[in-house]
Amino acid sequence: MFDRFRRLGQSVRRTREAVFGQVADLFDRRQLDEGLWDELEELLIRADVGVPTTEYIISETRERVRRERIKEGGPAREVLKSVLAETLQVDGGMAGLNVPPGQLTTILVVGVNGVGKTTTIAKLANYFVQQRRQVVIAAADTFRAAAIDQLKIWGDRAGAMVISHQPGSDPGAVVFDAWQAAQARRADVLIVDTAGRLHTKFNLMEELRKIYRVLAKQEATAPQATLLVLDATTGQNALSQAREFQKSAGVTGLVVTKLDGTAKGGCVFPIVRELKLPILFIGTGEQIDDLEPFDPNAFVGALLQER
Ligand SMILES: Nc1nc2c(ncn2[C@@H]2O[C@H](COP(=O)(O)OP(=O)(O)O)[C@@H](O)[C@H]2O)c(=O)[nH]1
Ligand SMILES: [Mg+2]
Repeated sequence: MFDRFRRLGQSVRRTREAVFGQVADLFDRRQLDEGLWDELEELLIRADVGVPTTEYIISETRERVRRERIKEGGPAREVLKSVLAETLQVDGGMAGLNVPPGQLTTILVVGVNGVGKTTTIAKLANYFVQQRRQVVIAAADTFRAAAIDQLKIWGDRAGAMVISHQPGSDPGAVVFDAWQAAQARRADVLIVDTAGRLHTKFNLMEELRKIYRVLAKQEATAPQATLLVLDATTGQNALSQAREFQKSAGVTGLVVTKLDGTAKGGCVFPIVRELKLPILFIGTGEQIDDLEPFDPNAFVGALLQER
């Protein structure tokens, strides 16, 4: 537990050092005057929280501070922490993803090229194998030969079976075979990798729709989850990518990667608030166990950690 907290703290270090540390300090050194709220606004915008969400967070915090007749920095900072954590909460959302044993759960993983889909799939496979789940991976990003090889290596390392075809082959056929293999092995989880770039955005969404059809033909409720992977280093751009995918891909949850490599970790606030989709996991590094179930309170605690 302590170790996980330390790792979370480490992974948001750059975001904390760039901005949120100053947010925490702001409440140490002064009165709750207009200047403090202005400075807070400036800091949150600098942290990639974006204007609408920054305004929401500040007005909500000020309102509660007023209502509770808070006059001191310490308690006001606690109010801010609650507002930040609540902004990251979505009804029905919970940390991680629960996969019951003994029945097949299919997880489709989508997102643009380079955000960390394949790496995240390897991490997820490892995460579920550690929970003694039998995992099959479908290498349905057939667009890039390297993606297939990468997945085979990662799959081996995680202890998951990887089903792949030749580069350039039909992703629907890969998914079909992987489904059959998962059934034959009585697997608990089937994770489907997908291409992040085709010749056009239309082709990409068409291909995803085709994968959905192949899965739905096997089982009406499949896939049980569609995870959109977003790269935190792209900051506010991640939000526009997410809007695109949400329109056509029926996303049920988010994975935010590369938090360790960026000071733009504040982008998670507008992403959750505007998309109303829960973050299930965060990526905190390039190794196979650098994946953490996302806990809003722990995350905000790590951002505003006292130093
Ligand atoms: N630092 C860091 N790098 C990551 C993380 N997740 C993925 N990457 C790196 O991002 C790059 C692209 O990852 P990849 O899984 O191939 O992306 P894909 O194109 O979406 O499948 C690789 O160099 C990964 O090592 C993360 O959480 N932290
Ligand atoms: Mg990939």
